[in-house]
Order: sequence, then C-alpha cells, then structure tokens
Amino acid sequence: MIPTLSIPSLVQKTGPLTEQLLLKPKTFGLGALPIAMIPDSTTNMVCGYCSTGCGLKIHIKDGQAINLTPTVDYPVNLGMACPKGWEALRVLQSEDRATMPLVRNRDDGSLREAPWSEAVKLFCDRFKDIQANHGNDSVAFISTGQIPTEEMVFLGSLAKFGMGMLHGDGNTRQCMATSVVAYKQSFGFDAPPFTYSDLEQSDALVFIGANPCIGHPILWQRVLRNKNNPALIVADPRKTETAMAATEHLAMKPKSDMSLLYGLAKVLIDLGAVDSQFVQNHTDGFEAFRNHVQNFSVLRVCDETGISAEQLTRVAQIIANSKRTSFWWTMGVNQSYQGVRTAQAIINLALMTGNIGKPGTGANSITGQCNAMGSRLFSNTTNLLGHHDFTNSMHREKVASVLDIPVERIPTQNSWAYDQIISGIESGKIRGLWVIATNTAHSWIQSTRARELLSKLDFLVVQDMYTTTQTAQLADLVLPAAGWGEKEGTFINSERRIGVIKRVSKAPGQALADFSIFRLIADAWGCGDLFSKWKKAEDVFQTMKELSRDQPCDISGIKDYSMLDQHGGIQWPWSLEDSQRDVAPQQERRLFADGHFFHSDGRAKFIFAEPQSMPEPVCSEFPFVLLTGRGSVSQWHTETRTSKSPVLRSLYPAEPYVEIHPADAIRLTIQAGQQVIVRSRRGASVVRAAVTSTVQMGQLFMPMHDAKTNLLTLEHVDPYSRQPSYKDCSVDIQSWKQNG
Ligand SMILES: Nc1nc2c(c(=O)[nH]1)N[C@H]1C(S)=C(S)[C@@H](COP(=O)(O)OP(=O)(O)OC[C@H]3O[C@@H](n4cnc5c(=O)[nH]c(N)nc54)[C@H](O)[C@@H]3O)O[C@H]1N2
Ligand SMILES: Nc1nc2c(c(=O)[nH]1)N[C@H]1C(S)=C(S)[C@@H](COP(=O)(O)OP(=O)(O)OC[C@H]3O[C@@H](n4cnc5c(=O)[nH]c(N)nc54)[C@H](O)[C@@H]3O)O[C@H]1N2
Ligand code: SF4
Ligand SMILES: [Mo]
Repeated sequence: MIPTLSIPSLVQKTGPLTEQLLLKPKTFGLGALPIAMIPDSTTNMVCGYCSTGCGLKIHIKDGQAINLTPTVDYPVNLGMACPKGWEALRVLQSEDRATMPLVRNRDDGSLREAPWSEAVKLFCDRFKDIQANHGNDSVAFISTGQIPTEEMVFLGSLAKFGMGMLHGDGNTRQCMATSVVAYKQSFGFDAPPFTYSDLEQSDALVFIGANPCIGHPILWQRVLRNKNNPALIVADPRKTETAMAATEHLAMKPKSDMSLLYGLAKVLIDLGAVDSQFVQNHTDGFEAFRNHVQNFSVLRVCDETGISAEQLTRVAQIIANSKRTSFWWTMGVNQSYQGVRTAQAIINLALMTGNIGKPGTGANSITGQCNAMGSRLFSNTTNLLGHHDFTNSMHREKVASVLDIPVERIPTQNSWAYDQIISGIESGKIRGLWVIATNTAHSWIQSTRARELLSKLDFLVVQDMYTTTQTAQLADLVLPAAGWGEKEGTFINSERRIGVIKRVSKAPGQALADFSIFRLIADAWGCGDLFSKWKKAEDVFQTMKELSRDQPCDISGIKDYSMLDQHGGIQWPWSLEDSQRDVAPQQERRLFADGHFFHSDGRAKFIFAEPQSMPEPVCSEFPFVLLTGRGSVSQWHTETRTSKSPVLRSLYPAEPYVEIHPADAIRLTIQAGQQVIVRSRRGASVVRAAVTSTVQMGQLFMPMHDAKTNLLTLEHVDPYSRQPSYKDCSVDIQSWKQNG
C-alpha cells in the first residue's frame, strides 16, 4: 500500500525546511490548482512515454484521475493510443514507488527513510564538500528526455549557474545525439523538418534502422492511413514487424548503411533523378558528393551490404519515380560508431532528390522519449539554454540577461558527454553524480563497467519515481520524484509540437515534482534567489519563450499553456511576429518550405565520409553479431514503469530471450525455449532461445529491456556525437545446462 499523506501531515512529518515551502505552495510549484479542487470532469494532456506525443483525455472524479481515453481531436493520434498510453495511470500505483527520501547507512549499507530537510542538507553538504576538495567540476549530473522542459531548464540552470557544475549530460546522448549533430552540420540547426501528416502524404516511405510498428505504433497507424498506396522500403538487418509489411525489405548486413545509401545515391544519379534546380539553389557540396559516390559501384555495394544488384536498382527506381519520398530513421542509424555520417547519407538523398520542405517528403529523424526534443533545446547540457553555445560570449550575455543572472555564472566551456563523465569517474575527476530520471546502471552501454564506476563515486544521488531501479540500488541518497500525471509542464514531440502535461493525480507519500525538488535544493544550496521568478512550471515556460527569441526554435508567440491546449499543441517555430501576422498557428507545419536552411549562406550541406568497419568484428570465439533494441509495444526501456501494469506484463514475454536463426539453432543443437548462454568479452547472460528467421544467420537479437543485454555490449561511440553504438558487438551462444 502506498501511504497517501495530506499536506498538513506532510508538514508535520518533514520539519521546517519543507514546511516553510509547503506553506507557500506557489513558490513550491505544487501546481496552480490544488488537486482536490479540480472538478469532476475531463482534461487533455500528452502521453509521457514515447516521442509520438499522443493526446490523452483524463477522466477525473473527486479530484483524482480515474481513467483515460485517447483524445479524438488531437492532431497527433486522432483518437488512437498504444497499450502503454492506455495503462499510463496504472503504473503510478506501485509498492516500490519512492515515497520518502532514502539515505544509505554507512555502517551496514542499508537504505533508511529520512525527512526532506535531512535529505536536502545531506545533498548540499556532501556535494559542497566534494567541490571544495576537488573543484566545482568534480560533481556532475546526468539527466533525461522524460521530464517536462521547464524542469530541464530549472535543473540545467541550478546545476551549472547555481551550483557551479561544468559537466552535465542527458540520456538523450544514448538516443538522439547523432541526429542533433547530423542536422546541425547539414542544416545549420537541430531541426527535424517534418510534420506527422507527411506519413500520410508520401508516395514512398523509406525507414532506415527504424521499427515503428514497435517503437512508434501510432505513427505506424498514420502510415496505414496513407491513401496513396505508398511503397514502403525498410532497411534493417532484421525482418521486423515493420519489415514484414514492407514493399522492399533491404535486409542488409549490420552497419553497412553508408555503403547502401551511397550506392543508392549513385544509382539515382545514373537514373537522372537529381533535382538539379534545388541542388543548385539551396545546397552546397553536391559536386564533391557526386564524385565520392562514384566509388560505390553496384558490385562494391552488393558485396558490402549483402543486398542484390536487382533489389538495389529496384529501390532506386521506386525513389526516382515517386513524386514525394520521405526518409525516416531512428536507432539503427543513430546508435552507431558512424551514426552522424550515416544520418547525413540519408539527408543527402533527400537533398539531392529535392525531397524536403514539401508535403510527404523530408529527411526525418523520429525521436525516442516523450521530451527528448525538449532536452535537445533546453537541458543546458551540450548546448546553452535555447540551443545556444556556451563558447559564444554573445549567447552567454543573452542568456544571462533573460535569466537576470551575472554572466560570470555561465560556463565558457562545453560539458563532457555522458561517456566522458563515466570515464571521468574512472580517472578520479568526477566524484559526485546526480542522476535524474534515467537508469544508468541498466541502460548505459557495457553496464558492468558503468556499475563498477557508479559504485566508486564518493556520493551518488538518484532522483526517481521508484526505489528499485538498478541505479537507485547503488545510490547514497534517493530523492522521491512525482511522475507524469502528478505534475505540470510541457513536452516537445518528434514533429516539434509542444504539448502540455497536468497534475491529475497525487504523488504518493512525500514524493515531489522534480521542479519542487530543484526548488528545495536551490534554496538550501543558497542560490535560490537566482531563480526566484520561477514559482511554478509556467513561469519557466515564459523564460523559455525569451530564451528561444530569434532562434530557429522561436516560440515567443505562444502565449501560455492554455493557448497550447486550445490549439492541440503548437509546433515550433511560433514567434511573436508569426502570432501578429496570423490568426492562429496551422496545426501541421514543416520546415524549409522556402528552401532556406539555417547556415549563414542559407544552404544545406552535403557531408560524407568513407565507411568504417566494425570495431569488434566477429571471430571464431565470438562468431555472432549481437543486435539490440525494442522488444514489444508494451515494454518501455528498463521497465521501471511498464512492468507495474499487469495488462502490459501480460502482453510481453515473461522471460528475457535472444532471437537466433533456425539454421544456427540446428547447428548448435539449440531448441526453441531452452536456456542458452550468450557471452561477449564483457560478460555472460543466461536467457531463453527464441528460434526465428526474423534474424539472419550469424546474427542474434536481444531486447534492451532486460539488464542482461547491456552486460554484453561494448562501449564505443560515434566520434562526432559521442552516441554509444549499441547494436554491433560480437558474441557467442551455447546451450546452457545449469549443472553442465
Ligand atoms: N514500445 C517501446 N517503444 C519505444 C521505446 C521503448 O522502449 N518501447 N523507446 C523509445 C525510444 S527512447 C526510442 S529511441 C525509440 C527507438 O525506436 P527504434 O529505433 O525503432 O527501435 P530499436 O529497436 O532500438 O532499433 C530499430 C532497428 O534498428 C535495427 N538495426 C540494428 N542495427 C542496424 C544497422 O546497422 N542498420 C540498420 N539500418 N538497422 C539496424 C534493429 O534491428 C531494430 O529493428 O523507440 C521509442 N519507443
Ligand atoms: N542495449 C541497448 N541499450 C539501450 C538502447 C538500445 O537500443 N539497446 N537504447 C538506449 C536509448 S535510445 C535510451 S533513450 C535509453 C533509455 O534508458 P533509461 O533512461 O535508463 O530508461 P528508462 O527506463 O526510461 O529510465 C527512466 C527512469 O526515469 C524514471 N522516471 C520516469 N519519470 C520520471 C520523472 O518524472 N521524474 C523522475 N525523477 N524520474 C522519472 C523511471 O522510473 C526510470 O527509472 O536506453 C538506451 N539503452
Ligand atoms: S504511441 Fe507513444 S505517445 Fe502514443 S500512447 Fe503509445 S507510448 Fe504514448
Ligand atoms: Mo531513446
């Protein structure tokens, strides 16, 4: 049972610090309207899992959410939702919800409950002590794409401008960093150009390293609504649910995407499918690109990818003959040691064929988490707030003036990336770490190493909804957080649409909105005054508008949350000038309709490179390539949330498994359903064998949802984005007999 405490009893139990804040609920950001005052009714908000950003109608009785249904007139999902969305309220009720701060006892290593006042004091004392002894940059934070943007702004500002940290990164490094860098280099800004109706307007859709049937099921529904009988081309080594529905499944060798895409570009050039006018007027570097792809003869491409010459030509012809082709990619591209150049090979195809800025076109990276897009612009990690640059003095001046803080508080250097922070623990540079809404010990690549290093820290703080996450288990201090549905703010979805979330349910026990935790810490640290104008999430939203001013992501024309509600979310950009020109924002807007890109010369760039081979190729000892990814629609990442719903649990396999091709299984005398041991140079995992021809011979697939998967993966990253390459280590597989 989760104890539900009324606010007066919370005051009694928590002592003066919390009491002081609770007596001033407005400064505390508990929400504009106390929950008990929300009348029996329905209210709309967006889902808190994936970046599709479906609208959900929440049904409220006696001030508490009791049910939900997908919102029919929301432009994203049009009345549909996947099982995770339908079950979103259920997972808030769970015995392992963090309801009180937990402090690690030094003597026996156990965790004990502590009042907020003690927890916050400990947080400040320990981190200040570490900073005093080892420098401000010896404490870092790892954040997330799963909290509202307003909370990201507060966290990033508090950590860097208030507490003096230099290093902080997010789990979006594991996910979207490649797209960010690819777009920035090619277009001049991190600007996914599409709108979801493009899925319905293409004549040909090309999915590269993406399995939307599982990862973005409602976007897949939008594809199915396409009335043009579109060609569906899917490039994935696995015969995924999406590939099974494809007109052409390019079942290529893992990590051979660059050869494939350059080969396609060459055939398209040979077919005369280049939009010369677009290339000439709006791009830069095509000649060099054309010379580069001359090296990718059909023979070479077939050899490197395993794709037949006939299929390569057929696919090029489909693209050449289609009036509107859209290109979509996700983790099969981003999570690669050459992810940035692979993403740019996709962008190049869209540019050279003029498939951008028009309905049904685009070089479109689909985001992962509900607010990864918010994190890309506003987390104050890799980029200074509002996608500015820490190393640019004009940008620092602008941000300092919007926040009304001394400019000297803004670091003049960039942060380390996630992998560098983890390595920084090994070298002794990072000694304190604050982890917010991510489960590093499970999801980080080569997790055995990550866990060892997390355990070496002088002080680890984990701020999460649940006490049982693999990372919380290692923490010295656990801060109990409210989750989606228990707090307010906005998320930005894959098509740049800003949507609102609301407080429709009480957080259990003394769990607090992350916003409120940041407020408590800011005050206790002694830097609360810097952020005194942020009394609730919507105050931060007003700051975000100013931060975005004159950036490509300008949202200064969005008045407030109620305007977002009223319009079914609003896509960026929507500037003050836009709002003065037009009556209302159109519901579907795409970028680059005028062919103008964000580089100073207005042109998009063709960027390319020579493909590299896998750093850990298969060998006689480890003869299989291990692919990893999403397993089912009902599982979310490390399963802290989805495993709490009996409905979702009943929809996915009870035990972790590895997919193996029938021919390999016969050769190794592995029976379907038996236990097998999968070994890599890092570790070994015992799982069930799923014998299936969805994987090719010599390849295995394990879903990322069980912690056993990342025990095997190899830490290596893209050199430009530093995104981990999760889908290409070499392993061995054998029957497992417990006593044998
Ligand atoms: N149900 C569910 N939905 C989710 C999530 C979840 O956990 N559960 N997570 C969300 C998040 S954060 C993200 S980032 C997205 C991820 O969404 P996706 O990227 O669609 O999911 P993945 O399964 O990680 O990877 C996609 C495909 O890449 C393929 N692949 C592997 N190696 C290569 C390669 O070298 N080349 C190519 N072309 N393909 C390759 C894999 O076989 C896999 O089918 O899903 C989001 N949606
Ligand atoms: N092998 C392999 N590994 C992968 C991947 C892969 O394809 N293969 N994919 C990678 C990708 S794309 C991603 S995005 C990562 C995801 O990896 P993680 O971010 O580690 O995964 P989650 O399980 O979503 O963790 C989110 C945590 O935040 C908590 N939480 C949820 N809401 C809130 C909130 O409002 N406040 C607070 N404080 N906490 C909250 C949840 O309980 C959970 O513990 O995994 C990566 N790891
Ligand atoms: S598709 Fe994504 S946003 Fe829509 S209901 Fe499912 S998890 Fe939520
Ligand atoms: Mo992700």
